[in-house]
Amino acid sequence: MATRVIRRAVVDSTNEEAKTLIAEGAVPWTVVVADKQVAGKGRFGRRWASPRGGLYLSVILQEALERAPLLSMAASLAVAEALEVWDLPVTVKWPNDVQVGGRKVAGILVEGLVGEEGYWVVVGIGVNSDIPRDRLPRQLDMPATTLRRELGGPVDNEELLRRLLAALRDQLRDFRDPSKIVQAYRDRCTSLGRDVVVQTREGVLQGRAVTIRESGALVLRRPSGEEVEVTDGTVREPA
Ligand code: BT5
Repeated sequence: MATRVIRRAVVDSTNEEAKTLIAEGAVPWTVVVADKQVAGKGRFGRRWASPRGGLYLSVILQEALERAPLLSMAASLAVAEALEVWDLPVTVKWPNDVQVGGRKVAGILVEGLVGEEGYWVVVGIGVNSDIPRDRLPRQLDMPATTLRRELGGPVDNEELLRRLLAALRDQLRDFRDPSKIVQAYRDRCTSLGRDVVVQTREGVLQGRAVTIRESGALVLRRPSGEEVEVTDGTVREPA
């Protein structure tokens, strides 16, 4: 399927725009891009600061929601690849962050919905690209950065979008066999091999991050030696 890019100036959230487009009959690989979001969404009802200059997009795909964690990994890898031209220290942090020098530069939010023609997912990607660092909120619960700050100059969002979509298509080429995506993700992931605290919907878990399963779950080895699988959460350094 060809990629079709739909442009918007200001939206609440490109993920919400994408859901409207699905209801209106959009086909897979329709992509909606906005200059600015006024109600950009993170996970667990959190906000995504989306000032002008950032890259905000949602890619519509026809996939089952069980594949959301894999899509999130594939999208993180695609962002990381798209940033490779700049030779920055790019890593991924489970399950949905892309970081430069340990600071969050992009986040992914995959949402699913059931339409008349089956399962749809919206892969939302926000990149702090051409944003001066002082345009991001001061109070974020994780260290953050922008490409403009890291590079010390302007960033061409059109070029970045083109590279990002090409890298995403590339990642999803072998989507039936997730092993390649998961291995590439493990290789880039800073969370593995470290003692972490994971905040989940059910509470806080502490342990050594051992591996990431093909389902996308993070395996934590608890101090007792017991291993537990975490499907979604926020990884933090232990206090
Ligand atoms: C995410 O959530 O990282 C998912 C972000 C997805 C944004 C894209 S933009 C296009 C599409 N349309 C949408 O409405 N959303 C998607 P999470 O892991 O929950 O991280 C959210 C947390 O990151 C917040 O609670 C803040 O602490 C922090 N944060 C908010 N805005 C940020 C920013 N611009 N850069 C870095 N950190 C940020």
